[in-house]
Amino acid sequence: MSADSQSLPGLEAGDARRAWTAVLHDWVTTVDHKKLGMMYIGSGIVFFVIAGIEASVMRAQLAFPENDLVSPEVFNRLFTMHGTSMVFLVGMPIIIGFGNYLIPLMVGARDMAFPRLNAWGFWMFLFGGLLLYFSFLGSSGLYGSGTAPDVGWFAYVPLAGKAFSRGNATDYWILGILISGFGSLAGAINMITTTITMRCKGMTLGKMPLFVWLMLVVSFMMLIALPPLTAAQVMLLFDRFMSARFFDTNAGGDAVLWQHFFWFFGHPEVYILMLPGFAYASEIIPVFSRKVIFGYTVMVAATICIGFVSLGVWAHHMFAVGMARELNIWFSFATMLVGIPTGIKLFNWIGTMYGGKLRLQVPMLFCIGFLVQFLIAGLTGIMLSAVPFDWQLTDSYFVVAHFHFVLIGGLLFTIFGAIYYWFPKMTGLMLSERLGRWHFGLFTLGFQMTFLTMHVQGLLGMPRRVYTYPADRGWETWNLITSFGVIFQAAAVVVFVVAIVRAFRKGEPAGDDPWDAWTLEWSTSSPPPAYNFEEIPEVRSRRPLWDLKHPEDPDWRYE
Ligand code: HAS
Ligand code: CU
Repeated sequence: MSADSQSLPGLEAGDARRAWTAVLHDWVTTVDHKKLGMMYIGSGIVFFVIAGIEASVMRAQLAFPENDLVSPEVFNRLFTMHGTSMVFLVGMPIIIGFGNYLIPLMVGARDMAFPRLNAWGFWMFLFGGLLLYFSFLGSSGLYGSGTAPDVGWFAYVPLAGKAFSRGNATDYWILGILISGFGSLAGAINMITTTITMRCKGMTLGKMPLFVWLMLVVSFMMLIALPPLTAAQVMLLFDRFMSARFFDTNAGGDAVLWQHFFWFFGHPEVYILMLPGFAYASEIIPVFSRKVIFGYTVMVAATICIGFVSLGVWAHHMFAVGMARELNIWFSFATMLVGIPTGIKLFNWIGTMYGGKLRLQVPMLFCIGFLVQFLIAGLTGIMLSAVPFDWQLTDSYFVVAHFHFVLIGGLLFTIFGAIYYWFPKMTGLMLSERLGRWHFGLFTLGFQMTFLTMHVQGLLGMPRRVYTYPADRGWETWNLITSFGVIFQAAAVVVFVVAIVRAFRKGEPAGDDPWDAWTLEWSTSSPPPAYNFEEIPEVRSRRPLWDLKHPEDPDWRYE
């Protein structure tokens, strides 16, 4: 932190403006992993609110049959921008942000391995995101023929090819995501290098917090899965601008090839998003159960298994394109296989809670919500992995229900838990427990109303991505409940924002270690100094802070 911003409170009124410029300058030029981490998470939250508003407009349109609040064209843009933003501009920056903030602190390092690359990665992500949203200005007539993309978050060809998608809408999608993808790659390289080379003395791989282990696997998955997407996007640009024919079926190209490229990225991507959620749960659940994690080694092994297997399941998104029978069988089998290591994890979290002294504070509440909801989500996933079942329900609201249960019921719940858990470390201030409970209660209620009902709409045959529907299919009541749930979710998000603002205005000071936790980030001040630790720590067990706090009964005695 620069001298200017540190002396902020004592400034004269006339200096205020100069001080603001200094603070801004400080944040824009920073290479500190903690600030970058918070910038990632903060921008993720801003995009979350935007993408949430897009979703709310869609739900308002679908609340009643034959509604005409938005036109079909606008509806297409809404679901494209909503899905693209939630995956690339909300999920990705938030998980990279937490990784950035916590990995150096948890392994006892002073920063990431490549601080400047880290800053570059953040700005690439933000620039990509802004470029995607810049497309909206096109419809104002100011910037030529661009408008928000409308080809869906997976941009299937031929729809995304130049014959169907004229103007520049799809190009904004390609370039925005391509550029923000470079940012993610930089983040992945940095997290891997930091974890491998910068661990403090005594922290062997087997003593790393599970959070760090899971982020290591996630980073490798990013390195493997993102480049194929980038390659496919470059090929699509060639098709669109240079008359190449990679995906043009009229000229000997192959449209299914795009789907293979996309899902070779897309399926690992969903686990890239989910494993960090597992990482937060693996830190929070033990601390709030007052027990060590059950089956540490098995958890690591299961994570690596998920990483491997999830690279070989992508075509379960393509059962309906008419692949060879052998391929269907393989992809169905491999998909079911992922359920085993994932199930092991669920049992281990429950095993950790079993017999523990549960503290039902807000971070833990969100984790318990996650356990229940992720189980339901996983089981609908297994159902969809059965080819004949998928043929019936693919492209229906059942799939929409499945993936919102994983991504919201699983990932977003753990993200909220993580924010309540680590916010005190990041800011030195506690979030209100009372507002947190309201946030949790309202959000769970709204989430269930919206997404549990979607399973039924799917089973009743309602296809996804339709902008309206007739009144005689028995879908009306379900859709109304679905849309109604959004009001509760929105209320919960308002409570969340209020909780954050309130914490900054009159939050209780957190102290170094408000949860009586045992990983290294809690051994330094809140917020930590720029250099993280005055002295680089030395660890002897998986719970170094426990050892410090309980010299009479340190953890390493049992190893
Ligand atoms: Fe999924 C579609 C299958 C996990 C996200 N998924 C999606 C899409 C997204 C997504 C975003 O096979 C839609 C993309 C789009 O826009 O079209 N998914 C699975 C399976 C799992 C799974 C088997 N998905 C995730 C996670 C996600 C995610 C995690 C993000 C965070 N998913 C599919 C399939 C499709 C799909 C099809 C394509 C559908 C279509 O037609 O488009 C698994 O990883 C889940 C494992 C977890 C469990 C729960 C715990 C395990 C226990 C062990 C015992 C249970 C057993 C099963 C042995 C299974 C407790 C017994 C079986 C019974 C049915 C009772
Ligand atoms: Cu998948």
